[in-house]
Amino acid sequence: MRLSALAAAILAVAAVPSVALAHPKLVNATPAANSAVTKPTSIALTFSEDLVAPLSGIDLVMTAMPGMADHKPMPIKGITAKASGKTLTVALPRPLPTGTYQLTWHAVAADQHRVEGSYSFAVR
Ligand SMILES: [Cu+2]
Repeated sequence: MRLSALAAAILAVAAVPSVALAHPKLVNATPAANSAVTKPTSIALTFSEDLVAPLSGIDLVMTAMPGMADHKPMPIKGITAKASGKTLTVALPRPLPTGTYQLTWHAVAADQHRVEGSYSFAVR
């Protein structure tokens, strides 16, 4: 490739609007990070970018519950996140019991890069 062609190719890549390649950022969450909620029956995470549905999801782990001193991390099984547009929604099969939870999300937008994040919340 001649240098001018290479330069043109680099400029073409640089000219792609950066928003098209932006990584998804978590902009809103229910339950919110570090919040305490009552009997949640669903979880909703909204991101800054449209999500690729099959590649985006969450893991939820119960990290503590009242009256149990040595609570091992307990994955909440049977939950499936559905991505639609910028929002990832999880319908919980039953309200979460009282305790604290660690939610770890992974999100993939148009550039196919997996981005992860995590936060905790409590159920009263
Ligand atoms: Cu990326």
